[in-house]
Amino acid sequence: MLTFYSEESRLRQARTELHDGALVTPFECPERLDLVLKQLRQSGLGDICAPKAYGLEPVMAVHDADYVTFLANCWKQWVAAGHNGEAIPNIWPARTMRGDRIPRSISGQLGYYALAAETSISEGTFEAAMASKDVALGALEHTLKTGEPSFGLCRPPGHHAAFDQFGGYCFFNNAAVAAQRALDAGKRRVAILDVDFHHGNGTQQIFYGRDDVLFVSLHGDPEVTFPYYLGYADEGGEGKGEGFNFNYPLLPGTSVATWLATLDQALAQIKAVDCDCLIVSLGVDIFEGDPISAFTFTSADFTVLGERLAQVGLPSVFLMEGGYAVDAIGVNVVNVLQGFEQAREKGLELHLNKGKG
Ligand code: OKP
Ligand code: ZN
Repeated sequence: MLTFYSEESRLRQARTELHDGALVTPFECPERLDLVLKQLRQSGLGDICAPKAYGLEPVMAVHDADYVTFLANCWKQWVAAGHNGEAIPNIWPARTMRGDRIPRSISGQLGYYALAAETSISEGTFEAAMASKDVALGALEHTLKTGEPSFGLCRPPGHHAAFDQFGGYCFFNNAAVAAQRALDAGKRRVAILDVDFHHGNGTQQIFYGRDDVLFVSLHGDPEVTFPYYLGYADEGGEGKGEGFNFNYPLLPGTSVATWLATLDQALAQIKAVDCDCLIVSLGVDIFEGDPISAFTFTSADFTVLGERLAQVGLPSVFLMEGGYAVDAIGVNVVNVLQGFEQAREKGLELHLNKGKG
């Protein structure tokens, strides 16, 4: 399986995350890339290549143009305004205020375009976000061309980024950018399966009114887990999109057996809808040792996850979402991809033998 990866993903080197009431070194850090790359190289899974630059057009196909302009200019404007630290919002158009004004001040704009406060904007953040969506698009292009699966080692992640909002470590929604690209290349419907511990609120929001992207997510129950305000089981899509959104919230501490049984339901939903390809928002923060999450996967369980995903039988693109700096994230990612490859090869073999017999 080919991996796509960009050195430019390292350009985001934020120093501050608002966590538990303190500014800490961000959990979403460049070292995550090293941990995954090291295991990928040792695994012999396949080559690692750099994507080409796809520019802004595929981003604009799912994000607001003014939001993209804001991200492109934010750091410069923040510095020009004389601020010392990194750009962090501290006020929003909350429910009791006006939501229809985009203030001129960069501080006002930050709150308008943010959905959470943990994620700072720093020098190089926009450039890294550009690289990350290029990684997703490179992986998608390879899979569309060959039918072979691919892995996009995206960083920063994307699934919390909405049409015109950043947050939860995400700026551009890599999975949404890739899904839209697949449609624009002639695919009729794309399935996005999000297995990250956190609900992919951004992906859901972008496609909520549409029937050409099926969004299915297993995640920590938003009653008690970030992002709190989206990801409930009764969110089924709206208008044309009704029946094309499925949320499976699970309580913190949920056993792997329950998680996998829920996955089987999710996969049945995907198989019940006619889709041309599968994009997996691959967060490995469902690992028992993840520092900010609360599911209970062991490294071996990730192999099982990969095997089950192969049963869907669609051309598949894996895109990195969460999974934080513990050594095991490399092994966990590789286990999913190898489990997928092995099950897929076995499936192909069976298929061939059936043809012969
Ligand atoms: C990004 B991705 C934990 C609070 C959660 C933000 C989490 C962003 C997760 N104390 N803060 O989905 O892995
Ligand atoms: Zn996550």
